Amino acid sequence: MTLTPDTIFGKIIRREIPANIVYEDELALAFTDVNPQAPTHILVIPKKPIVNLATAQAEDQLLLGHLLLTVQKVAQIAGLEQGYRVVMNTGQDGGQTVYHLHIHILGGRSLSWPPG
Ligand code: DGP
Repeated sequence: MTLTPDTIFGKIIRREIPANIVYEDELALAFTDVNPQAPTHILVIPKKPIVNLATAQAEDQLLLGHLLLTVQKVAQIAGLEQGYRVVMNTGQDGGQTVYHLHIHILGGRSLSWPPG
């Protein structure tokens, strides 16, 4: 069995370090990003420690769908009626720094495209 390494997000899930949690259910947690790149910058993560999208398994299908609908719910809670961007940095070239799957929700300003 491959053990998933613990990360800072595991510590947030276990309440070992503080976070500004904006939503939680049995499968997911959402909290504000410590280094916000937009007026609203929230991370949605599964409680299950999946490394990233590239390593997700077929058995994670329902969980991944749940995370996207959690993004929708959190965006509504955050009042992002004007729209928002959803980002999943995946692996080294994707700019991933925390190896626990997470979805960035960015909003509260007009976002440019393409990203750097
Ligand atoms: P990524 O580059 O996609 O792996 O983004 C990781 C994000 O996690 C980054 O935007 C900063 C955020 N982050 C890192 N450590 C912490 C932390 O301890 N608390 C919170 N709230 N966010 C963190």
